[in-house]
Amino acid sequence: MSKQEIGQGVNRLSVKEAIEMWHNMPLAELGAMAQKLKHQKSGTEVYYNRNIHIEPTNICVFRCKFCSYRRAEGQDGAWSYSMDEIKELAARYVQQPITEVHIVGGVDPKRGFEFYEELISTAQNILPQVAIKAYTAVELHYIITRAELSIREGLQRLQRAGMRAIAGGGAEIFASRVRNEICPDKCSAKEWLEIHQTAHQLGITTNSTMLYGHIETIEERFDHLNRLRELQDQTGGFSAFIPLKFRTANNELGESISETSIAEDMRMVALSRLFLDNFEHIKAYWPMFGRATTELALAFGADDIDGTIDDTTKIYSLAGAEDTKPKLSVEQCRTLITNAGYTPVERDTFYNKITQ
Ligand code: V47
Ligand code: SF4
Repeated sequence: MSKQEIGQGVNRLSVKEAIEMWHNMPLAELGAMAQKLKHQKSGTEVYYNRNIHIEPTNICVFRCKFCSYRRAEGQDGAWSYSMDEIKELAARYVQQPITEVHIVGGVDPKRGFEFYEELISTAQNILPQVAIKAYTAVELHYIITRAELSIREGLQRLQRAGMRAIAGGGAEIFASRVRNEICPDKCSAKEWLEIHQTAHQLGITTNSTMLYGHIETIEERFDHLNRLRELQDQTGGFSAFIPLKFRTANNELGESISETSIAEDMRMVALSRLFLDNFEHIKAYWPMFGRATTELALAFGADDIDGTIDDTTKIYSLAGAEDTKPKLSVEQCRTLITNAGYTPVERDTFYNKITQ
């Protein structure tokens, strides 16, 4: 296939071709191809948003080996916010022009479906102007099946409470060989994909991720991307793909593994852009990559950096990410993007441009 044809939809990359490019194509050439495709989709624009996270708890029934965040109940460092504490947190932003609240946390078995439902409606009542992007498929699968609801019924109830989008986490690597090793007890690849497929049918937009750089093979990475691309062909419901670099601090899996190099990260960003030809947005998630690597990722096909965050997430700082208190001002988001030679554009959760 000629380099001009890649990403045009007609001659999309096969898994075999992508693996071949992974191993043999010089990084600069991959970057140039990925950037060209990004330009066709969004020109010189790169997106950021004004958002906060709510991480209601880090108590979790699961024991993913890559997680630096999970605690058992009563363990040092465990937290579990009451609804009043969540109200207080949301109320701090009433006067601020944030457009998104991202809610992701551990899966505390003491909290039932109704808690999750109330959390969404509470945040939405306090911050009526924001879009709530809530929970990963892992949390959703657990609370919905435990409440003996069908996936559809569960998602519909949460949608009625105000859930407009679903976070992309929990996908990790779909191959069962890897899942059985790093996160054996949480929802399967099939269940993750079913939650997202059903959400798309209900008009709930979702994100997607891949946790790379641990025990998975390159073949397993492209198998993962291929399953996402197939579902996107069917539904068109994913708004972004986020490659998540495995950070090794303070977790069991990280004891025996070194982090991927920045060159490998750029190869991953570029090939995600080229392989996922039916995805509009590839997000270089700055709290996980760090600011410098995020700037660089914009030269390899990424078109989104995520948001201002305001020091409301702990998942990545606990795993060794550079920013221990992740927070960017709007000016800093814009500078990060202009440093890479792009035009900063504020977006909402659905990639509508915000002009003010
Ligand atoms: O599923 C956990 C990842 C995810 C580590 O939708 C780690 O915009 C790297 O849902 N090193 C949860 N990654 C976070 C999530 C998310 C993140 C960013 C953007 C969006 C979005 C959603 O965090 C987990 C897992 O894949 N994670 N531990 C770690 N040590
Ligand atoms: Fe629990 Fe999520 Fe950590 Fe896994 S990654 S142990 S599901 S908090």
